[in-house]
Amino acid sequence: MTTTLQDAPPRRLSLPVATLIGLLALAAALGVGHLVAGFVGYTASPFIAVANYVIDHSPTGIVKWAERTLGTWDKPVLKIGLAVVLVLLALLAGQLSRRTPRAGQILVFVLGAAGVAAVYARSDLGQVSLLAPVAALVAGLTVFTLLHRMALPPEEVHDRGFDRRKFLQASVGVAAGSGVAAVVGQFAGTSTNAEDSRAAVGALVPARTAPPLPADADFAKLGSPPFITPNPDFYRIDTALVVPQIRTEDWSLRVHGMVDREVSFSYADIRDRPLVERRVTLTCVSNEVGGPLISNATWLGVDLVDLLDEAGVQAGAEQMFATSVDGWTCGTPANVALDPQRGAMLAIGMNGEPLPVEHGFPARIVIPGLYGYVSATKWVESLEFTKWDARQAYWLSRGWAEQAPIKTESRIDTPSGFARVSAGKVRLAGTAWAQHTGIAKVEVRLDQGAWQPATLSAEVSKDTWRMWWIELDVPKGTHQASVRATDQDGYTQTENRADPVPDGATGWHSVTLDAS
Ligand SMILES: Nc1nc2c(c(=O)[nH]1)N[C@H]1C(S)=C(S)[C@@H](COP(=O)(O)O)O[C@H]1N2
Ligand SMILES: [Mo]
Repeated sequence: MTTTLQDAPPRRLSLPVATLIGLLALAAALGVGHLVAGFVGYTASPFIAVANYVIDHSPTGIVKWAERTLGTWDKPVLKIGLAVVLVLLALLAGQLSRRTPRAGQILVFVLGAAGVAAVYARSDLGQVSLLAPVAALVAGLTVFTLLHRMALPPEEVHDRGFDRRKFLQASVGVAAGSGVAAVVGQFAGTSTNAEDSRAAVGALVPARTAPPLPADADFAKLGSPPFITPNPDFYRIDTALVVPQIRTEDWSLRVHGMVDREVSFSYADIRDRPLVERRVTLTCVSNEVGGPLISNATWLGVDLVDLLDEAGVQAGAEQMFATSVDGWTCGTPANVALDPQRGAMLAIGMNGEPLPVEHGFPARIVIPGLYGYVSATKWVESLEFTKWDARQAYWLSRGWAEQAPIKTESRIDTPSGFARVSAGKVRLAGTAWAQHTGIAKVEVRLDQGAWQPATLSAEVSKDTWRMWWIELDVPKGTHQASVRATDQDGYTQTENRADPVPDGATGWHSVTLDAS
């Protein structure tokens, strides 16, 4: 007796088998990609590369929104989101292939190609790093095809049927192999950890220490932040999904472009110079009125202008275009970098320690008075002097301004928003900043009442924030307290609210007081 095609049982993968094949192909691709990346460059791991690509190519508004609302959770949230998307695509690849593998293979190929493209797009990864996403693509496609073939053998070998036991053995093998590959890759990729190099730096001794801090540098007891932000509390903003790990012996800084002679400095060159200590308050341009993206540290390093003088920056250079080892770039007006009065630094120490890895170890730039995105390059490796139209820095090409001096601003830290207070005398405390100009006056008012001068902390430097406090008479009911600062150029903060884009937020910070 013969059977016709119509009589044959429907040749179709079951839902669980299709799902398993999609997921295992994804696991194999990520595991093998991570394994190879462990040896050719950790950030070439397809998952990391694609996540980095998303950061670099998301609309600016979304990235800055994530920085503000998610803070340091922005990166974990991105990774989880990407993992969810990948799992959904893997499930889809399985489902599309319940009759023939073709559609799933195409999807796996497209995903793999996206990984290759993401690595190719990075300026900081060499050709050899392409091996990682290519290996991932091959592994994903191979596992998908072989498992599919086992679960749904082609017509000519149909009578052999689906060997469930063999299929499950192969699946367990792929899952275990992917896991081992990922772990080995992780181990190999992170074994060159900068922490031991940082620990080996030892004590960095300033030749010129910053003057001792006066007792009234802050009003922390009254609710202002401490004058010096401890390193673990210092705000952190960067596009690096994986914090660059650079050992001091592998680091150097090259000064080139429109200079008389190209010069290069090793870590030893820098630390053997007389080191100066300087207190500078960093601020992020994305900081909203009242926001937390501002911190203050005692930096230790060398005067940038001394290094630049050795290179001999040529007249006509407009910007100092700095590049970080992870490919992030930053453009600073050349005249600011070169101004001996400005105090721009190449910093290697922060609050009595070598720079923390996430704040730029081994070395970063710190320039008083400019928002971080136009000045504060972490993990800096190159300073190129050039024209504005020759090079466009990372955030410039995403719609942020070329010139970005820090705007005079102030913030109420205590009480925090929507506080319940008892009617009568209420004490408020906070911060004000106008880096490189200095704060002259801070005033506070209740509702539409008269502005009242707050007590200021001692001025430690014009390049640092200043704390303030005041006592207000607050009657029963709901009120709004607002603050405004005036700087030493006589400029008083405008009430007009401006968004952080393109060159920093403006407006008065207020808090609602619920007095009973
Ligand atoms: N390499 C690198 N450096 C960088 C950035 C970055 O994304 N990558 N972000 C800049 C921005 S926007 C700011 S505000 C400061 C923040 O420095 P911090 O993380 O030490 O506070 O670093 C600057 N330097
Ligand atoms: Mo920033």
